[in-house]
Amino acid sequence: MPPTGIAVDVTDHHHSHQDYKHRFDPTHANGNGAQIAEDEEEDIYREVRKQTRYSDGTVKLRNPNIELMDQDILYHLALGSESHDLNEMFGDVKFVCMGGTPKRMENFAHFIMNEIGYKLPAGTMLQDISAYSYRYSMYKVGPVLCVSHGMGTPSVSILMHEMIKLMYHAKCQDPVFIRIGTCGGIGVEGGTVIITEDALDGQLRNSHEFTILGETIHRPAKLDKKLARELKALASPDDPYDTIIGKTLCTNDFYEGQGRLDGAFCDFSESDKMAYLEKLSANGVVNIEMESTIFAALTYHAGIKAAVVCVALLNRLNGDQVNAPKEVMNEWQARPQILVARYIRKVLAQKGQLKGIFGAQGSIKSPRRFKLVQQESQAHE
Ligand code: R2B
Ligand code: URA
Repeated sequence: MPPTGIAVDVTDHHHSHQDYKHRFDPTHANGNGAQIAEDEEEDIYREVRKQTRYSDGTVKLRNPNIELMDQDILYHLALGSESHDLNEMFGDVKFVCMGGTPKRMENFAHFIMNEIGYKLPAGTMLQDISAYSYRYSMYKVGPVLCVSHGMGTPSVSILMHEMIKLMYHAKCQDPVFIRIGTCGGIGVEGGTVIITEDALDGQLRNSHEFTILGETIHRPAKLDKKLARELKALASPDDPYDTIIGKTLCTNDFYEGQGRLDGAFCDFSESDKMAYLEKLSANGVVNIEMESTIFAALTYHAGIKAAVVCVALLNRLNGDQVNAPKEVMNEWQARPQILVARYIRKVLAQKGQLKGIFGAQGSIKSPRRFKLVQQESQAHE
């Protein structure tokens, strides 16, 4: 059984390790255990919130060093607290959407712009704000920040530190972070959308292991369960694919680390691999990817509501190679984006901030007249 009651370094240092061990230990749950566990989780969220939010909901850092510094350079984003007016640039951000590749996040930025009816000022276009970092890409579409995070937990870790500090410098209020990714499914077909319930590390622990000053610590890799359920509820019966919730295994490698037989090395047999995948499945794992534990651990530690939504590129019970045709894969990769767009639209609509239908079509009042004007102009070229 995976030790879901991982208990270390979860909130402040005023509480003893034992205290949190008890509070996270699911074994003391009895008849109405699920309710007790949820109530305790709420208590913990409240405690984390005290340390990670100012009274107006803006992000408070759990690092006293930052406010003592003359300037804070967010090196990998090519931004700085004194070189840029971060509040002016990013203060209205409500949703931070992250995904592996720069191109996918650029596509998402254009997609979400249309979905929320956001209009760019006339004559302007989306710019990669972090272009000069040559590391990550970042696009801002009104309240939505779209950022690429690269592959694997170290890359995500660096980005998360800087994104959380960016939220602090910009004075963003209660931002929500969502990872939009790809994964290998276990017992689910390619194209299935998977919302992570819990992120597990390679040893099936619901935590991320950090080595800090030579010491090993674990932080819970917890995601917001309510947000996961809210996202799941936005799946439509008309979607021509399944959207499910389950546990996600996060590995440090794509090949041997995910039990693939097709890496440059492989010292196990096909039956070893299948036994491992079956064991994962028996533990409720429905997909494998490479970023969820660090993403969950750092958002949780920062008191940030977060979710992971991935699309399966293959069913690992059937093979290892990712070989779906490009067009099919592109269509699959749009699926988590569609779900996240529904969520963002829903939240904005609740706040009365969703632009009307004309907004959603950009600045074109009449497509017919627009065409005529274009044709007229071309005639004079
Ligand atoms: C999914 O896909 C990538 C590996 O191909 C990795 O970033 C992940 O989590
Ligand atoms: N990403 C992964 O990490 N694993 C897969 O099998 C597919 C995508």
